Amino acid sequence: MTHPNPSTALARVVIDELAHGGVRFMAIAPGSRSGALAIAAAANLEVETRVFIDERSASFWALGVARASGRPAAVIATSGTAPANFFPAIVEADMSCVPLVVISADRPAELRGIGANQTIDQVEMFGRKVRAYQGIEAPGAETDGNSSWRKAVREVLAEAFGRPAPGPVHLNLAFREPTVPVTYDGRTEGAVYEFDTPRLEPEQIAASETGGVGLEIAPERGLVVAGDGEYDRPALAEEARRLGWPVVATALSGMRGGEVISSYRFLLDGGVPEGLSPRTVVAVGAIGPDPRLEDLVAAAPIRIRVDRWGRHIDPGRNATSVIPADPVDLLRGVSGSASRSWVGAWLQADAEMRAVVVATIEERDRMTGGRVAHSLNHVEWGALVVASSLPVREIDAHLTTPGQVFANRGASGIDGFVSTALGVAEVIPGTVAVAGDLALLHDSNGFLNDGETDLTLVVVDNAGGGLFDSLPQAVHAPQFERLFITPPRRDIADLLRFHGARVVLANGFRELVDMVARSVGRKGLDAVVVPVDRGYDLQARSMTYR
Ligand SMILES: Cc1ncc(C[n+]2csc(CCOP(=O)(O)OP(=O)(O)O)c2C)c(N)n1
Repeated sequence: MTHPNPSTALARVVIDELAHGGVRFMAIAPGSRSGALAIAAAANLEVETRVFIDERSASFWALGVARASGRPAAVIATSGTAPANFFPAIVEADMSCVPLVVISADRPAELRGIGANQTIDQVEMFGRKVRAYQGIEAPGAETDGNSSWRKAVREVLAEAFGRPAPGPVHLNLAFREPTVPVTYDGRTEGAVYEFDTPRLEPEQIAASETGGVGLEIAPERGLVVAGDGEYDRPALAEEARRLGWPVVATALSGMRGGEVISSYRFLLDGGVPEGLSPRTVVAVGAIGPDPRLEDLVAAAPIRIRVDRWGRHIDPGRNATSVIPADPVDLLRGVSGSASRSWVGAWLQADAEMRAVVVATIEERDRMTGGRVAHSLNHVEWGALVVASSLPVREIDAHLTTPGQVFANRGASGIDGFVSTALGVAEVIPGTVAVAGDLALLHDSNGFLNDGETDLTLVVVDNAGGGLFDSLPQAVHAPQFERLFITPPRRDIADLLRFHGARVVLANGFRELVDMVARSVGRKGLDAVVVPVDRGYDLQARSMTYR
């Protein structure tokens, strides 16, 4: 099949090769230079597209899709400042190892560096934050580019899927006009691209396996802290059970609801309780956001950090070993088991503490962020997406039921939240997102897209950044409210209605549970706004967040 012009050929080949390599979802932001890519993506039957006004939102949506599906997702934008808006999502994808393919359209070489409109230097513009970069020059009609274009796409995709860690990759593609599928666009006369553009023979991307771990670990008083990362959750739980080791599970591990320890924020507040001091801690992946878990690691004489993606995670700089390996393999290498009373003591302490925490929460007569988090134990949901700041901490403190939990905690930004949640909801039915009012406002542009959205959004509206109430600025900063809390003074419900949400206000716990239960899995965008008094909420967080 020939193509009406070279730009259309390049765009079709790139989109086809991405689809061939497993990319199913593409976010598109409008632009002329990227027009051929948008048209090719929308026409490709293997690809689902969603169009966003704002490139930052588009890239966070693709990030959410990729995070929830474990497969690369792509985002496409025109030249100039447009792709610069990808940068926050790239930073997050880099740090949390999400396979994100960012695609920028560029001007051809002859238009660069001479002051041509909307032209910036896009070559390797994301520097070392992407795993791989490939630039493709604007093709002419006379040379067959098919195999070199397909190889370039394959190379970046291999790095997006890459071992040891997936991550973001950048394709910068230059196009000459016409960028619509005609030979003459009314402005520029092109030439028909006469070459066929078949797929090449498939090549396997070899996944290198992690080798043996080779560390001697004694089973007595061992403990696993399960964090965010790549590992087989049931297999890890099984190995811990065999060893008689407690599993301290962060909400982001997705292991809540099993026989795990979850009340550490309260249990460890005054240090590690008598009788619960571990000898060996194996910390799996990223174990935030609660720094008390770092204190738990620090309390053990043997401190092992393990991450399948090979991330060097050791914020306390106290690890006795940092191992790039499969955590399950590491545990399999430990023989024997701890005495049964060891895990029993941890489970009992956790159960007692949890009972106290739940009773305290349920006795309150006003809403708090903690009660919002606790309400999600009373509702069935498909996935939770939680915003940085207090929501991720409250969910970590109060979630006790099973399910996948997502958060952009690689770089802990409050940006891109709405779009990330929409991306997760694209992949997982019954997604519930929990945000503070500022995180919502930061990315309300994410609602400006052309897709159907089935999402329940819970907004903890405490009129600004409540986290700062727990930080030293609250005591020491002049103009604290203005400079740190940044009260938005906007009606959140109005904003959400403007974006087509069905909005309800929840002032009580039962009301909130009922409203969320009613909206989960329902078509469309449902929003439950929970007004929370900052002062009361701060008091309720009787142990401060660090
Ligand atoms: C992109 C970005 N900008 C600024 C910050 C710093 N920051 C951390 S928490 C926070 C306040 C968030 O407020 P809100 O979303 O309402 O949540 P709350 O603190 O009330 O839970 C800010 C501005 C950040 N993490 N990311």
